Amino acid sequence: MALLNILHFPDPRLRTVAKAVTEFDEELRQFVSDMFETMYEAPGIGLAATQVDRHIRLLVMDVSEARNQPRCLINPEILEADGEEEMDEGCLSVPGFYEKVRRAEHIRVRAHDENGTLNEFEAEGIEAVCIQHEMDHLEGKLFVDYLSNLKRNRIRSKLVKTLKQQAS
Ligand code: K1U
Ligand code: ZN
Repeated sequence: MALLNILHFPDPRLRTVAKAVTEFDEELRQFVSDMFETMYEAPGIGLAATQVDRHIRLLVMDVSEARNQPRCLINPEILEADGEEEMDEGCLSVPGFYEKVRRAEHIRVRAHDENGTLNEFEAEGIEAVCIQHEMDHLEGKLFVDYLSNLKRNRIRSKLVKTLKQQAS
């Protein structure tokens, strides 16, 4: 088990578009285990491989209060989306900032798990929001991209300043 380093906005590596997973082997399952460890330790309700500088279409999540419902989605696809809802979102790659983002309310998702099994399921509420947020990461997109240029630039400046302070 290993804790992975989470990239922070505005790191350009967060803009990489991830490639499909083709091999469901032991190395992949070890990486999934490290992703869960990193997400729980952060703590977060989701984590995309992009955030730890692995550019494959894989995300982990657990939106349960008891933190006992881990779910791994590999090569996820949104088959159907309907309704709209606005929710406060945070991001482990944008630490300390929470902003409202509008997303689809209900989604139907198809994804493989870490063993290669293909599953289809429906999600709503925070689960649907989290899946959409994490799938955006796999496209190199961040929740700050939904904000005004002014808000996004303010967040960027504050995070760059914090990074410089930590480095000095
Ligand atoms: O960085 C990430 O992608 C994880 C992010 C996921 C997310 C949060 C809120 C809305 C949509 C997606 C987080 O987990 S930020 C931390 C957070 O929200 C949280 C952490 C612990 C307990 C409860 C929430
Ligand atoms: Zn995020």
